[in-house]
Amino acid sequence: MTTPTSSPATEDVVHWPADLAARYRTEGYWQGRSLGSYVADHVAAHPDREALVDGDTRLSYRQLWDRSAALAQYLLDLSITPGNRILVQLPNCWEFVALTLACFRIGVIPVMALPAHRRHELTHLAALSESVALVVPDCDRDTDLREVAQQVAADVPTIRSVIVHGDFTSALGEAAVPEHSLASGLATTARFASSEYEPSGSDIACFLLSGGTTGLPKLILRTHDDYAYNIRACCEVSRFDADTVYLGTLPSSHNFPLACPGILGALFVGGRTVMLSSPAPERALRTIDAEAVTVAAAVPAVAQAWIEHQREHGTLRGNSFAVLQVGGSRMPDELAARVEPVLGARLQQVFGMAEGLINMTRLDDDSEVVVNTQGRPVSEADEIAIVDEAGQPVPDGTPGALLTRGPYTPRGYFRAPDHNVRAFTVDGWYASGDIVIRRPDGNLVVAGRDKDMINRGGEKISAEEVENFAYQLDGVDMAAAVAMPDPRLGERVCLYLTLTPGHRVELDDVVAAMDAAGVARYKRPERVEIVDAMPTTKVGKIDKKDLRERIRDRLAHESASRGEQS
Ligand code: OOB
Repeated sequence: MTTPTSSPATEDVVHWPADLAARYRTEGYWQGRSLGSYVADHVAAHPDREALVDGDTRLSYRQLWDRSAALAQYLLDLSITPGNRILVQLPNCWEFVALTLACFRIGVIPVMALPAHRRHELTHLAALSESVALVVPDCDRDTDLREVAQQVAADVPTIRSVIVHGDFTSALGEAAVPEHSLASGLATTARFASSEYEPSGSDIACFLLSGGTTGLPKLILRTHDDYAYNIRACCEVSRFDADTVYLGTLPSSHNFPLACPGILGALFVGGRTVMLSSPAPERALRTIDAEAVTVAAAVPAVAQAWIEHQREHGTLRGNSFAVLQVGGSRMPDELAARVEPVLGARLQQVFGMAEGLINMTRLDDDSEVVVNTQGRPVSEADEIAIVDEAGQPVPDGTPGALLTRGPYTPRGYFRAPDHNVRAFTVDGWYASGDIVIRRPDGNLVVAGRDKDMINRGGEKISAEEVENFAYQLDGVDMAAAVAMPDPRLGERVCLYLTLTPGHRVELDDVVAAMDAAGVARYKRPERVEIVDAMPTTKVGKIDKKDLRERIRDRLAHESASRGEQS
């Protein structure tokens, strides 16, 4: 059994080179402050101003701060102490914000799991981070997450407790570790002095998850210094200020809605966040009017749904809505062109990554730039290079692989030395796996990618992970998961298989295997194609480009013949 350490071991962490860290400090990118301290400024300056709205709950800066103090005390009372990691899996709700702030205030490190994650992902994340507690909602749709949490706790020896948000009354079957309730945590009286556990700028603030090109997500360690700068730089480019009303509808544990500038950005400038549990168009558009929302963030699929809904129903009547940020996956140019005419909000394209670098179009860019590009880095200290297969820079206008370094782009994943060798160059550049074109005006256009990942409406799925499940099935000889085009989500997972003679494997079999292993539903393949042999490249690898083209042509053909029939 591994003993939970109060802080991660130094060999698990890749630091910025000392000279560069010193430069980032002297030049003011890193301010040596905890994330909570930026919010504390607003608590002191205008305690009664509204900070957070979630349904009928409206919290002022002071009330949010007090609730985060109660939760911080609660964690301490459960012997969860500075440096400990806790796996947080909460839906969009004010408690998520209060808990995140609680962690930031006392140096407990939240691992930002996604609401869709299940036993398979949660077990991996808890084990890798050596989390000491899980924070889960009672259920998500038809899944009993209390039960899932206990299964995870049974498999991960460092976990000492499960903290439940929501219904806590019904009895649990078998409990591996004690259960506690977040609601009772909120009733705790804070006894710690604010300065007592105040983290330093170089302490770890949180772990974000990588989009994942390998089997399971990697952990991205963000320090208070670098994440605060991420937030401040995004706030500046997105012009967040005290009048900002931000609509939080994407899952809050994603970097985009959390910190680009997102919920934390709104708190950094004294603005207000309105939390919604889902981006369903009718409610989202009504909320934008009712709460006088000024800025919202969406993935392209959500933007498309809002545009279609608005065209059909004209739900949005007011004129508060100034900016719609769209990112997470490539927004088709035709869709981008419809945002402003239909929703009345300026489009801001955001091409970012949990690993750091954030690109944005600027609010005063020409429409041509806003519609046709994914913007440029938010910080003058961001370094980017676009290189060919030999690692040599390509000229502007030529597609190449994106490399980046900078004050908020960490130099390695947590506890992943083997993977770091592949994802980072010896000079510390992060290879994002995106193929981009830099235009002469400096804006980037995302033209493709050279990573084995499928981007399903902004949710990233590792092809290898899906393939690993296929290989567990009897009769599967070779498996290749590829993206198939989808008009709504951009991409979905198509699984190509070759079978050993005499076997049959269908989509349901693969899905059943993934369900049995407790895998998040969004990773399910949505089509299986059986082929006699896999196409191969010159070096003998499965030729996924060929497979992507095949499924694209086949879908086009199917849709054309459906058109002929109707
Ligand atoms: C965001 O972060 P992640 O970590 O979930 O995914 C990063 C990857 C990028 O490397 C790229 O492949 C893709 O998602 N991506 C885009 C994109 N934004 C992200 N591809 C094309 N166009 C875009 N606008 O997805 C993320 C993090 C912070 C802000 C925004 C998005």
